[in-house]
Amino acid sequence: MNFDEELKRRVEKTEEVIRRFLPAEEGFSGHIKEAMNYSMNAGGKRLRPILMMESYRMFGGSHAVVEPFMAAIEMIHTHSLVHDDLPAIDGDEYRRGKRTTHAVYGEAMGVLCGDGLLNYAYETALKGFEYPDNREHIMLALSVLARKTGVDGMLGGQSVDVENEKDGRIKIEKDMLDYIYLHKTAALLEAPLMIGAILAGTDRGAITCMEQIGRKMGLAFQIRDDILDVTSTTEVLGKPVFSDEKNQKTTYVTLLGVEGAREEVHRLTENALRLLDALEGEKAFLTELISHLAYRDK
Ligand code: GRG
Repeated sequence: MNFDEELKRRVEKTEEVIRRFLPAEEGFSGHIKEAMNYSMNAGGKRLRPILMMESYRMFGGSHAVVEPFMAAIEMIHTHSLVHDDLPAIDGDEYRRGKRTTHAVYGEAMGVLCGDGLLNYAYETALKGFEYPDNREHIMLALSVLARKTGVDGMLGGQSVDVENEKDGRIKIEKDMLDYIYLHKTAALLEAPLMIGAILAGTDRGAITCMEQIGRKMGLAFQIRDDILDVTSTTEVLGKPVFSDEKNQKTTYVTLLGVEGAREEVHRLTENALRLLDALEGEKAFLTELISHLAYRDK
């Protein structure tokens, strides 16, 4: 398999799917819709919808019912980045080599655009009900999407992370850092792997296994992010480097050093691959993708 070509093909397919679900920039609220589309069209790896599609196909899914969910998870991911970049949180002006949404549209519109994307994600996922044969699967998929995004998922992790700053009220130990990473990052990688499996109608055991794979892969993904923050450049990452140091954040690099953090990424990735190996289905691309992410350079 030529991994780079296969990845490019999937990114193009995902962007075509996403485009079909974006709001038309019309009416008095045309400006916020323009900001939503600006952030959605700013690039990015499209990792979460690709994971969903791979999981769906791996368990034998072949219908368009997965498509509104693919667009929805990318909207939720984009919403989280738009809000993360706001002056009240990280105050970043650049992401993916482009100006952040609040930098272009102003802070108030940045807040509203993030809210708009989060709500539009559910409006979009609900379009799954246009496929009436899948009602039970769609309801379960929606509940996973909501739970993994909310206060016991991504939002919960982010809220503790906000306190993990120079003026933070708490001292971060490893168990709390793991809570942050498993929620703010891994939860949104667990969700697409689980939703793909759910929509394909697979059994509970396989869904739990996909959740575990997402958990290990997600933790490795965030630790790799910590490593890149101190080893990469702004040009390669498309966003500022040394931002954790600037914000005096505890990370895996501050706890274990770069080498220790690398070893942890390797260990978690091997665990994720072992779990995937035990499952049936076409998983060659997913296997390569998990390794690729663990050793990515941006
Ligand atoms: C759910 C209501 C609600 C709020 C969300 C702001 C926020 C709360 C969460 C932010 C969580 C966050 C920024 C996590 C970081 C995860 C991470 C490493 C993101 C980068 O993902 P990539 O590398 O990004 O896939 P691209 O740019 O490729 O899409």
